[in-house]
Amino acid sequence: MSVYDKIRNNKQQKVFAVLIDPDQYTDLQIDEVTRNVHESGVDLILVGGSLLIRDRLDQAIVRIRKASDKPVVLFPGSAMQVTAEADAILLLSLISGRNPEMLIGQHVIAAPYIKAAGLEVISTGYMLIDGGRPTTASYMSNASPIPNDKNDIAVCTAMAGEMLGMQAVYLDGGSGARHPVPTGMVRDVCNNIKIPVIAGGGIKDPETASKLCQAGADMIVVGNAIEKDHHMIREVSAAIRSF
Ligand code: 1GP
Repeated sequence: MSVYDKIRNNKQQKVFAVLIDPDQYTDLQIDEVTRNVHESGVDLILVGGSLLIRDRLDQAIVRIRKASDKPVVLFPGSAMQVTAEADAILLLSLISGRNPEMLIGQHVIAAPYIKAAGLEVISTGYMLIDGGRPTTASYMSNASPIPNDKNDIAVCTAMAGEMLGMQAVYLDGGSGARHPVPTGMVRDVCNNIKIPVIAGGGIKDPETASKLCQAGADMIVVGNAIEKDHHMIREVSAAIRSF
């Protein structure tokens, strides 16, 4: 089954993904975190970040693969984050912003490398939503996030992404967001498009994951919180599994 089929098949089951930012971990921590998330019933492991300052993406994925057989999906902050070690790539176009580099520029640079790597490509409309404070993603993308009470802007943006042929939209408060994406916004977006909706940023507890699933999100992404509390990850996983 392709990674996209897994995400799309949410009628049977929601998808739980964790984000491992290689910059945040030593090699031994990557082994430990991967073992923990694997045992917690995660479906996908995303790897990447808005800014990677250590050149060890390949090495990190090789280590992750030794500790888990879950699919590894690139979550790239730039064209430099492409490697054949992964299974798939969320090809993110920042449709909430108006920065041409993030909409298409980086993609032009990365396209031949993605093709040569033979990665499964999942064209994803990436929408940054104001999470209550500036994040690395909002700063690096040089684009304003959508205000978190402007559901109509989020809905129209997601609809445009779907009409342009994107395979999924990702509503992200940014890593370390103070507030997760509002459930009402996720609900409104889900009611207006048919492609899968991914929600992430600032999710730290099972209740939030549960509410986002209830609102219609097909896939939940947890990053920062995975290293802090392994029990909590199991609880988040169980909450997502209950749908
Ligand atoms: C960031 O959505 C991901 O792009 C994960 O965010 O690190 O806040 O969980 P957190």
